[in-house]
Amino acid sequence: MSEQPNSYLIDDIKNGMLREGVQHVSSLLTAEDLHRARTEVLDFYYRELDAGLFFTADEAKKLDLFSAMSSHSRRVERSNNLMHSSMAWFSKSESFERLSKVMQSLVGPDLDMFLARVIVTVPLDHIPSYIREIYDPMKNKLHGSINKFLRNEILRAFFFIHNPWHQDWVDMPSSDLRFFTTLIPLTDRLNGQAPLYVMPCSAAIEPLPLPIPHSENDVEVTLEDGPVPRVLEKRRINAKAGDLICWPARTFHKVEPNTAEEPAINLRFNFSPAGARTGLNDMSNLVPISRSILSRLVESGPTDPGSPQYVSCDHLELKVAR
Ligand SMILES: O=C(O)CCC(=O)C(=O)O
Ligand SMILES: [Fe+2]
Repeated sequence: MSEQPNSYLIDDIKNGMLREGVQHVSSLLTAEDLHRARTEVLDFYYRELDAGLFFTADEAKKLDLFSAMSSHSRRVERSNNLMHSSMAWFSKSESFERLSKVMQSLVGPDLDMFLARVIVTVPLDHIPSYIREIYDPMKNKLHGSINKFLRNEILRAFFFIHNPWHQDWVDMPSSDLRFFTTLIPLTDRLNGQAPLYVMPCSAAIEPLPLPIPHSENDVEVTLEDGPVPRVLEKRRINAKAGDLICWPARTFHKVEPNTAEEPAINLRFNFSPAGARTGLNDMSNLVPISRSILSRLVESGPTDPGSPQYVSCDHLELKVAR
């Protein structure tokens, strides 16, 4: 079992994040947590696959799923969300404690977590051809979310065919952009396993609407949204199961289709400083992770057994006695 991220590693993560606006940390999860989480999500996935993961083309037509304007949008309700139900153990795990430590080093001691989900990039072979045709080619597509084609009425995770270049502010358009996305692959992301790409040093680029006008080759992406093209490095992240990848709200990234046989599975959590505007509608999704000494004093007073528990004040005037 590997140790807590030590201060040397934390310094590397901080400096690397400042330099590039993205970090890849090897083996964050404990072997036990990785095994348990991966087994649970794979069991869930193959149960759904056996029951028929997607509507047939005829069913989809009847439900009007082909129209971009289709009102058949699918939400993952909190009570059904794997991360808030059968996998809620993860947020109490040693691995989550490590994740929190890394985030505290990047955000500060007043830390909230406000989004927890399982993301599955489905193997192309498991996706009916009528769906593949809608989302191909990836370029110029708004997104690659295929939740609306899922047969099961109860959504527990988020399903993708791919994910074109984007910044994660699109998930939280009403936020003040002060958040990190953290992604923990539970399956390797090598070869054809839903290749993950980032544009290092893109963390300060203004929020760009989708689809992102661009051209790209193996090593560079050129943003073509304005009169002056901007050229950025394009880098594949070859992540292994149990690694951590994190980036702030504006760092560009994309996920290519999964040509492997197994689903590509990730845990995804968003973190922000306490008091940030997260853009959440349902505040029950906001989980306090840690608090500074100042916050704890202001919220609950001194904790020394000898100190009076609670000092009340029945007027709003501050009187200073000398
Ligand atoms: O599937 C992935 O690896 C990343 C998905 C993504 O872009 C996201 O969670 O924001
Ligand atoms: Fe994203």
